Amino acid sequence: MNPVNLQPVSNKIVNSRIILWMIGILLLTLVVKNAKSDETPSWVTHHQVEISGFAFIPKQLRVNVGDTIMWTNKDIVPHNIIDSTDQKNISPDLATGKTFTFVVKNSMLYECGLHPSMKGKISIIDSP
Ligand SMILES: [Cu+2]
Repeated sequence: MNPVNLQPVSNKIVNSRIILWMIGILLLTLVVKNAKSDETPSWVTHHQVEISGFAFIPKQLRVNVGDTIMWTNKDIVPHNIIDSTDQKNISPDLATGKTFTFVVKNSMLYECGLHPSMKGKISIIDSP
């Protein structure tokens, strides 16, 4: 057997190992890049509440901590959102067409500070 003939075979093995490494690094780069490009994690749900006819629609939402809620005022008068428990403002006054978005941290009863008969409720899923 001529030892010179072995050289191309071992080169092929080395080359295929290098190619596998390069594919592996490329895939890893793509995975990391995709993970970084998402601004919000995939488990976050964006909920919408319409303020219309002097009511929050839907009146009750069941959400996960970290979900977002966006209120949109579709009435011709301003509304806002305050915490029913401590009466503190959650949103500023929202003129017609304005939106307000916030990230849910806990369950909450809320109302409109300008029209206290308008009430809403946010419950956390799997929480009493
Ligand atoms: Cu109101």
